[in-house]
Amino acid sequence: MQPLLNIAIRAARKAGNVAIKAYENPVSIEIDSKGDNSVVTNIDRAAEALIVETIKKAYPDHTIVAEESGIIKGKESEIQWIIDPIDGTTNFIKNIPHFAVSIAVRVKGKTEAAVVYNPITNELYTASRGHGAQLNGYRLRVNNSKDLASSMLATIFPAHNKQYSDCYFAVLQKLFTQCSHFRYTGSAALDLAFTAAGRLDGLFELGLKPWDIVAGELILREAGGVITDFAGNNNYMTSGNVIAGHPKVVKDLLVMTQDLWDERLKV
Ligand code: 2AM
Ligand code: CA
Repeated sequence: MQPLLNIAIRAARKAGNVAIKAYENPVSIEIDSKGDNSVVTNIDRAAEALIVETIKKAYPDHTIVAEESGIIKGKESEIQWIIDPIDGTTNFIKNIPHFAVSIAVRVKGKTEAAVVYNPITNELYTASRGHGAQLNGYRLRVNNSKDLASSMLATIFPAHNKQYSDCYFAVLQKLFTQCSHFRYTGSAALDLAFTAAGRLDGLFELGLKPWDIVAGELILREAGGVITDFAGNNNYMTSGNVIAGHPKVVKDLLVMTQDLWDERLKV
């Protein structure tokens, strides 16, 4: 699967270069609001177009699912590229250097190759299924944390799912008393990659989209981490509700939060 990964890396670097140029010249960034109460910029669109062009040049028949363009059907429907040109758009707009290009390739529903790339720090997280995860070529492992009490967790407030604020903040309050530190970084893809790198011990996030999750998921799994939905099952790609991290941390998080989640968030 190395050829797929190589194209994913090439596409991520090209998109990253577009983001860097705009980051250094913020007046070039034009902001639009999307229908779902979130924002997009001309740079998200330009970076995505470059990624699509790079994939199409190498694999004209593959199918592409991209955050800003939707589904671009190819003759080959069993190979799908899942793209988020900028994960952490709000950080990007605020000139906060914490955002990433996220690209994953799925073959018959299995993620085979993944890239999460922060162009500002030049940190390239990669994974190929069965071949481990790397950061700039160095092998990654999740932090071998002993218990929740010493762990640092990441989360994202449910800004697009405010109807779940009560149970979300009940969970946050409980975990706040049980863990050591929290971080709110503003990029789900980088939260997963940071967890793979042992910088974070785990995370819980509500209402994510597949392109926020897929690439970081493979990187995390290949680094020895696990990812589940809020019930401990595998429906996180459809629900968008994710608990992830070191296996022991995930187990603790599931046990501690089971009775707090709204039942609708557990399906
Ligand atoms: P984005 O930057 O690609 O939109 C914090 O904002 C995190 O939540 C980011 O990973 C962001 O991805 C994601 N996010 C933002 N708006 C979202 C929405 N409407 N639904 C799901 N995830 C969203
Ligand atoms: Ca995005």
